[in-house]
Amino acid sequence: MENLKLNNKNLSAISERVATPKYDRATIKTGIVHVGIGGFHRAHEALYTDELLQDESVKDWGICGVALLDFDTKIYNTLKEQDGLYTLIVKELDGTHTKRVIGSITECLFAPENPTKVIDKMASPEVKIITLTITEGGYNYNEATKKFDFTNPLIIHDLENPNTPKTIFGYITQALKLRQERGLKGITIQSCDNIQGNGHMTQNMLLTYVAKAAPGLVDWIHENVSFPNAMVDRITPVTAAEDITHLKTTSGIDDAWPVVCEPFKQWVIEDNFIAGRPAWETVGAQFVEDVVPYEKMKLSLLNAGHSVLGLLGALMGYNTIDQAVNNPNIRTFLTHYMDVEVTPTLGELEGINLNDYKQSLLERFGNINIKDQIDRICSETSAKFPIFILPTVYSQLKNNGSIQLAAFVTAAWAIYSLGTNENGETLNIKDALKVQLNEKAIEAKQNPTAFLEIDTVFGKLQQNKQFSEAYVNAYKNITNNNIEANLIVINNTLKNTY
Ligand code: CS2
Repeated sequence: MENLKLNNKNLSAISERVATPKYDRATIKTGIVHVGIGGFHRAHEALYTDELLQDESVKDWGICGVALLDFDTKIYNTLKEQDGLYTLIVKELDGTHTKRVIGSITECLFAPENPTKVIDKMASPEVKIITLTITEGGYNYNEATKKFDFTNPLIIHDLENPNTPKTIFGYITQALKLRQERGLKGITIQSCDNIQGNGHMTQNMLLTYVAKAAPGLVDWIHENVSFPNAMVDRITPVTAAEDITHLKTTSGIDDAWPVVCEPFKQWVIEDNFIAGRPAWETVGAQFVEDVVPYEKMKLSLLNAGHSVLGLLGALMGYNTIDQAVNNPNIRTFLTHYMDVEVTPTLGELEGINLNDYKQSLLERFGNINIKDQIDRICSETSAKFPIFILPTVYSQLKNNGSIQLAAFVTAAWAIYSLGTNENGETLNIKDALKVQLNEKAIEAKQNPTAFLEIDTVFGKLQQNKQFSEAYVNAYKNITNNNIEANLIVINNTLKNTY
């Protein structure tokens, strides 16, 4: 089979091999500007939108994908080369692959190359929604101060150079100023990141920035911009070289950056779109009044579960999440964590059976076909921990509930931050705070609480006696023994207690 490069020209030939867009991409208008065209966006919103566009009457919701950072050069160049097309490969539970070419990203822009074009696009009348996947750390929120971080050099740059911004706040502010000047009315800014109240967070951070950068815009934003909260879900590992080769050898498609993901997907969104929205509910999204409980459930069970598996698994020498969760001691520990520490904080969730949800997570984590990388899960833990794990801790402390297991995971993270696993192998740590984490981890060898002094992560928690004692205790136990021996003891103690 001859290999076909993925692009518009070859699309009809490719359609003989895998599913391709049935709609005429050239006739689709751009209604959405999306910032952050990584794997998750392409496995999630872009897929939902592609499914929607299969309905020939839908013409207004093409996506303009924006690569915001220099770091995004590669994905931008790839999508540009491929006319925005890419293959989505769903790794099914039975090991088969369902492949299809996604066409909903109809335009692509590279912000560092041409900031004005991005601002103009966001300010264009046909654009009704700006969606974001800018990662948990991208919201410039400081956990210690609970405020927008004006000391960030990029924010300082944006305040001084409003026409050539570098951060999302600088871009959106300029675009909204233009919309105000042009007399354009509403627009929705929709976060698709894993943050509790992601819409509220976007709104608060943006308004704080705007109050300084363009005070005359604050009232206009209150009247003209909506910020729906949403819960997003689909496990999307980093594409591996084998995925690219496999697609070539099995389907003859030469795609430089396909996306791989699990079969499950979920999107629960607050119906708060000031300028209209795509009918995503026709392709599986759920629109609800209040998404907060769903977000809380997902962040504190799925995402926190990932971090638990990632940190413990990394120390024990595992490379993928399925390896970690398929170790019975880790799996039992995770089950206890979810049952004993998280579940009491969640309350009743209409239409959701929490036991089934937790069971389904164990199955999703255990999917041996998707090989989700522990390196991916542990990357940027300093931004994830305060969102995924600590809210549960605060809630449990308030209600005199158990925090032992979260303290154990925190201690594991402190030891992980030393940079070596229990087999003496070097860990591949990727974190904006890597240097600080490592310094504190080294101090912690003499004085374990030093690690809790990382303000931007632990905020006031470092002063909580109950938590720090449980953490120090766990730290000593792990260093005296090893992770697995401790898991066995903990699991035995908890057996039959609830
Ligand atoms: C993961 C998420 O980044 C992480 O640590 O927990 O990327 C997770 O895979 C997604 O949120 C699943 O929806």
